Amino acid sequence: MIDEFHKGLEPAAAPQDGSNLRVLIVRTRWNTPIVDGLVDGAKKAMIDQHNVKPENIVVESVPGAYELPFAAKKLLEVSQIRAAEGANDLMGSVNLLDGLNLNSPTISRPASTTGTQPAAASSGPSKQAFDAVICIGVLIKGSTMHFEYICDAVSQGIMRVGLDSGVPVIFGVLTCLTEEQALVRAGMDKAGKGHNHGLDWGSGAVEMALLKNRSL
Ligand code: DLZ
Repeated sequence: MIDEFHKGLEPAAAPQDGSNLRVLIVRTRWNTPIVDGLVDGAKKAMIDQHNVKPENIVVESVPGAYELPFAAKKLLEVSQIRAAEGANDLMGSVNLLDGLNLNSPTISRPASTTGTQPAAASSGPSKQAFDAVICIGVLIKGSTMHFEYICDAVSQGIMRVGLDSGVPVIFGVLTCLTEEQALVRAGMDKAGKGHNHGLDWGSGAVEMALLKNRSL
């Protein structure tokens, strides 16, 4: 019975075509080797299983997991403002410090790109705002209460960005008691019995982005 158990996410009943989607991955630089594996898994699922164009996946990094919600919110807003303004370069040169004029009146303008968005151009990165965000990080418990506070803040923060923005934000944060637990969940354990949860996060992002874009 246990052999038949599907590890990880059961595929959706219908194919999930991500060829017109644009996805932002925000990843941490803590626990980099494991996070790299998870990011690769998310990209692989989106590209190989859901036809997301590689040029429509943007990866930005932040120091640690605590920074993920802020970065997701800010980068999402930037992409929405630039898409609404018809900018050619939505995110290409933007990172958290560059390209943002925080005094610009446009920064606080509400996003206007909701609902179904235009199809991506046939070549080059799409000019549409992001349809989904995946926040990826690995938290490993230490000897203090730090872990508990960060886990709680990050999970609440990521949920809030999604509900406030109307854009799905996937919780791609492993909260592990040991490094070995994290390696198993990134499919990087020596025994090779683990499963890369990044694959599920990539598929989840596509499914939720299509749900967001579905017309009533
Ligand atoms: C400080 C810290 C610690 C102890 N552990 C982790 C971790 O396991 N994973 C992670 O992503 N970040 C960790 N951080 C950094 C915090 O997330 C954050 O970057 C700092 O507290 C600065 O806000």
